[in-house]
Amino acid sequence: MTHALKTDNSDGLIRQKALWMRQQALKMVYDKQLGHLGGDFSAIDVLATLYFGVLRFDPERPDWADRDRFVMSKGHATGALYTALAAAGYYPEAWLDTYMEHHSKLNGHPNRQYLPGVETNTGPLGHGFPVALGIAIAGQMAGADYRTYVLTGDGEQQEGSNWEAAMTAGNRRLKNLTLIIDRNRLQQGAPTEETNGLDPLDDKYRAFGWQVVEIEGHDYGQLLETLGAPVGDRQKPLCVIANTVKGKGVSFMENQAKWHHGVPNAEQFAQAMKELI
Ligand SMILES: Cc1ncc(C[n+]2csc(CCOP(=O)(O)OP(=O)(O)O)c2C)c(N)n1
Ligand SMILES: [Mg+2]
Repeated sequence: MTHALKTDNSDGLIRQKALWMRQQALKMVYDKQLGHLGGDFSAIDVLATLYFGVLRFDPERPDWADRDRFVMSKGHATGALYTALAAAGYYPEAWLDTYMEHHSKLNGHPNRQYLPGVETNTGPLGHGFPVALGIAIAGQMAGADYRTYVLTGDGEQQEGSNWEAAMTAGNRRLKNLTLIIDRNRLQQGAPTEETNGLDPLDDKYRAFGWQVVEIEGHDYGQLLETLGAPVGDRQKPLCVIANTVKGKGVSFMENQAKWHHGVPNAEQFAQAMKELI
């Protein structure tokens, strides 16, 4: 089965998948008492939109040469990635129950040797974007029509390797490359702007030769329109600054730095599940 694309009911489908992903990520992290729910929840609407409204892929052929590529550069957000790949049909949903167990294919960070659908191993911040750049350059050189999407955290943007990738993409006019920045304004223990400020992030990317669009990162209409837009006449790589809320969907996790890698107790788990409807 080849998944493609925006249909009339895609908004409803994306919403339904995103809800399921949030519920499953919460269960995984609660069961194993390990994970990064804050960053999972800020990214899940982006991933649900990509896998159920934008990307061209076939879960039965993970190495299909013409597939669009998605690189999860913020590799700590495995609750978002693993649930998206299960929902997309790359492996059985039951695999999610093995998250973080010994010999599981679902490690704390994604490993492409074990898990179909993972384009490259990530976890060390600042690593995925340069790899996505290479994938996009290869596509450009081969004259292939696949598109490459990469999602980084905003704290992750403080890593210098991103800026080397940004400069090269701009110079090469890599119109087949879309960078999405999960702009939740929090990193591990503090706001980004109090740590190593990024603003004005849009001007920085424009100066590096990118087209920049800023959107509401939990609005499926805006996500679909921006990420699904055909490359068309665009002459530059596209940077999408997705304004998000860390912990989105669970009231007591939203915008709280401690929920970067906080894990719920039984009472919090029950409360969070009640809110995810
Ligand atoms: C090179 C590197 N340094 C430190 C870490 C530990 N670490 C994991 S997540 C994180 C914060 C990331 O913040 P951000 O990119 O904003 O992610 P999000 O808010 O989306 O979770 C840190 C410091 C890491 N994975 N890699
Ligand atoms: Mg962040």
